[in-house]
Amino acid sequence: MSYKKQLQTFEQLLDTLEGLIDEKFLTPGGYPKISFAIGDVQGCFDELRILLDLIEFDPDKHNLWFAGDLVNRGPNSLQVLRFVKELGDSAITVLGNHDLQLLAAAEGILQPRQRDTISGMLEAPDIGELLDWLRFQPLMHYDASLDYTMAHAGIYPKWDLEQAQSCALELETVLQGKHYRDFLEQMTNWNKPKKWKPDLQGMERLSFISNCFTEMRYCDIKGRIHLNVGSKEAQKRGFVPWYEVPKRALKKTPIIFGHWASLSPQKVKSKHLFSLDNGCVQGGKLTAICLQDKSYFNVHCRDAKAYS
Ligand SMILES: [Mn+2]
Repeated sequence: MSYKKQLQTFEQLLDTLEGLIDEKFLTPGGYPKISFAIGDVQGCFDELRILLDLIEFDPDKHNLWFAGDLVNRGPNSLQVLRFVKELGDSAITVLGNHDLQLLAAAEGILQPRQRDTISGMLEAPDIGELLDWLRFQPLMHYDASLDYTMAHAGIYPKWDLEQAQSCALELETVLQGKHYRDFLEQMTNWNKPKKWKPDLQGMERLSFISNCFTEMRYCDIKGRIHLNVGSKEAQKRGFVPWYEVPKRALKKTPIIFGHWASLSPQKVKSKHLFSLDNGCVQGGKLTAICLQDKSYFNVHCRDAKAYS
């Protein structure tokens, strides 16, 4: 076969492949659906609306991925919950620590702390259905066609995709089951255990899974998680961010996460990690990334003083 002929065949092959790949991303209307992932909203509804205007959000053309912590500390958590719930299939959200704390506060288990803005929400007439909806959201999301995964705090460094998915499912089953209150009641035992063992049982197992998906930041190099540790102490004790634990299992799958406001996207030196919490509620920015072209969009906090 001549070189020209080979090139032609190759080009035809590419066209066919492109057609096949594109088809997966088409909406029923026939155009490609674009996905945007958004960092911790924490009740910053005005900033969310401005961000969505910036990306010209259209639920028929776009999907939104929320990295968890939709609520608390900010001024409009109720509006955020109502809005994301109303988006239906156009939005995916994973549970964060503040979301779980809201569920616990609604059950009278946790007393809101001084900076929390949860109490007022509990009086809303539709709070029951909003909380039921929230309780049924996953701890982790994986999209096979885009090959992206998302969890609020991150993915425990010793878990591969399959292990992480099965652990998420275990806790989701409990949260969505009859005895979810029992879990919420006991989840205040946040710090134990530190290390994963496949044979962990009962509350120790659920607590570990919950901590990994919603609370984790620093680990030691053996993969034990250390919660409530600031950056200075972490440095002194030789801890590393969870994604720098040696031999991390899920290296090649891109991970979207939030929860770590001081960790701007630029600080994470890996093309497979997207740290989206830019601390909007603390006076920083609300950040979105387009998953298809990796472009970033930011909206500054409108009134940090009012939020803190
Ligand atoms: Mn968080």
